[in-house]
Amino acid sequence: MAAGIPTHDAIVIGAGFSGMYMLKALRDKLGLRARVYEAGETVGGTWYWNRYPGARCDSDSYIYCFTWDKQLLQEWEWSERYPEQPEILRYLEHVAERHDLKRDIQFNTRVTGAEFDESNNLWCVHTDKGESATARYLIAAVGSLSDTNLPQFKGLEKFQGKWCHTSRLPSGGIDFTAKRVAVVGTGATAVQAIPEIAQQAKELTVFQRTPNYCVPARNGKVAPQLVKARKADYDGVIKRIRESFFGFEYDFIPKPVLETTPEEREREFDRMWDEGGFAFWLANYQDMFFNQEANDLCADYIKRKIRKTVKDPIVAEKLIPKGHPYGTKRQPLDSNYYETFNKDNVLLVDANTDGPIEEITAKGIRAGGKKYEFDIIIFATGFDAMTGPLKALNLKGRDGRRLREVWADGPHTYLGISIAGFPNLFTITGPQSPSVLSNMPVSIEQHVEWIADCIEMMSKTGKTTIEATPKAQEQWGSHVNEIVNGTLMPRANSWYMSANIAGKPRAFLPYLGPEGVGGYRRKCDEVAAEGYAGFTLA
Ligand code: NA7
Repeated sequence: MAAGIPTHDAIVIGAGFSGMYMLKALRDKLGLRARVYEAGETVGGTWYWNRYPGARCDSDSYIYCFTWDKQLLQEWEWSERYPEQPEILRYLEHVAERHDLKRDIQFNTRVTGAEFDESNNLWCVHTDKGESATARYLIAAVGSLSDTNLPQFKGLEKFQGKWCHTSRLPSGGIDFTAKRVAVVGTGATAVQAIPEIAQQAKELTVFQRTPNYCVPARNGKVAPQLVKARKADYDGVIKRIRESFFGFEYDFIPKPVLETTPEEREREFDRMWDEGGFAFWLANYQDMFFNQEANDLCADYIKRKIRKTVKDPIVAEKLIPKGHPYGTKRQPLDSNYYETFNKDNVLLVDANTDGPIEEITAKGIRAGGKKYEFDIIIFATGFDAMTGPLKALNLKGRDGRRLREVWADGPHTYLGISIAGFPNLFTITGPQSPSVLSNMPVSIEQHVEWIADCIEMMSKTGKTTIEATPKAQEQWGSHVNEIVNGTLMPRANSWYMSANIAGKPRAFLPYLGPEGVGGYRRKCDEVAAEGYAGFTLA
C-alpha cells in the first residue's frame, strides 16, 4: 500500500448484527470501500459462537431483527415467540445473501491490533493472517458479550473429561447422553442451558455462586392474528421501540408500587408474570429500580414463586437470591429452570451453603471439601463484558496511547460511541451507551445510522478527523455515573458493574436513561444537529 493512500475507506471489525448493517450502510448507502474482518467462519457474531443447548434470544423475535429491510420484515416468518440460535443464524445468513454482504467480509480472520497513523490520519489494522490494511475510519462492531470469561480455576489442566465454555461449543454440539455433567454458573446462559442438559444427561450438577431472580419466558407459537397485526403495523412498532425506554414495546407502570394496595399490586405482578419475558423486569413499577422497599415487594413475589415451584425446601432456599435487589442483574428468562431442580438426576451445589469451588481435579470438581466426578464440565461463566472485546483489539490512538491503559480504571467514552485520543474510531453499542440494557438491534441500528451520517458529513465537508474532546468525554462519564448512582444497580455484583471478573475495576458499563434509548437517541441527534458538539473536527 502506498503511504497516505488507504486500502479502504472504512474497516469494520465483526460481522454480527452490527457489522453487517454497518457494511450495508457504508457500501450501499455511502458508496464507500469497506472491509469487514470476522473471526468466525461466517456471519452471526454472538449468535455464531453461542451454540449451547437452549441458546435462544430473550427478546421477542418480531423486534429482534433488522428494521431497515422493510420487505424482509413482511416476508420472514419466525417460528416462535423467541428465536432460537440456529434460527437467528439462518436469518442472518439470509440477510447476508440477500444483500450480497459476504463479498466484503473476510472470515476466519481476527484483528490482532490497530494503530492510528497521525501523519496520514489513517488507521492501520493488523490481522492474525499477517495482513495489514489501512482506512480512514475504524468501526468496532465486536459485540458486548464476546470476550469469554473463563475463570482461572486451579487444576483445570488436570481434568481428564471434556470441558467447554458455553460460547465455545463445537459446531456439532456436545452429546450429553448418559454423561455426568457439571454446569458452573447460573446466569442467563446457564438458566437456558440447564433444563436442556438435564433432559439428556445421566446426572447434572449445577455449581451456583449467586442465585438469580428468574421469570418465565413463556415461549411458544405466536397467534397468527398477532403476527399479522404486527406486520401490518411495523412502522408503528418501529417508532414505538425506538422511542421507548429499553427498545421494547413496554412502558413502566406509572404509579409507584409503594402507593398500591397489596391486592392491586398482586394483580399487576400476576399479569406481568403471565405475560412472560422481560415484562416483569422492564415494564414493572418504576420505583423498584430506585427504592429498596419498592424493590422488596417485587422480589418477594418472585421468592414466593420459587418456593412454590421447587419441591425440596432446602433447595428452594438455596435458589432464592439474598444479596442483591431484584432487577439489578441481567434478567434470566426461565423455561422450566426452577422445575429442573425437582428432577432426581439434578443436584445443586451452592457456594454459600455447600462451599465454593476449590479446584478442578482429574475426575471432576472439589467444592466445599467434597469431591464430585464428571465426564463433562460446562463453564457458563459469562464474559468480560463490553470493555473486554474492545481492549482485546490492542488499539493504539494518538501518541501511541493504548486503549488498555486509557481504560485501566474503566471505560471513558463520549456517548459510548467515541473515545478521546482515538480519532475516527467508532464503537457500535460501546460501553456507556444503552447497549446491553436495551433490545440490541434497536441500539445497533441507531449507532450504525448515526455513524454513517457522521461519515457522510465528514466527506461532504472535506474533514479528515473527528474526535471526542476530553471535556465532553469527562462530562458524559459523570452523567452516566450520576444516573446509575441514583438507582439500586450499584448494589449488585453484576457484570453491568464489572464485578463478575476478579480484578476488573468496578464501573457501570452501559448507560441507563434518564429517558432510555429514546432519550439517548435524541441526545445523539442533538449532538449531530449542533455540528457534532463535543467533537473536534479537522
Ligand atoms: P453471566 O450472567 O455473567 O453469568 C455467569 C455465571 O457464572 C454467574 O452465575 C456467575 O456467578 C458465575 N461465575 C462466574 N465466575 C465464576 C467463578 N469464578 N466461580 C463460580 N461461578 C462463577 O453470564 P451469562 O453467559 O449467563 O450471561 C451473559 C449474557 O449473555 C446474558 O446476560 C445475556 O445478555 C446474554 P456470579 O453471579 O458472578 O456470582
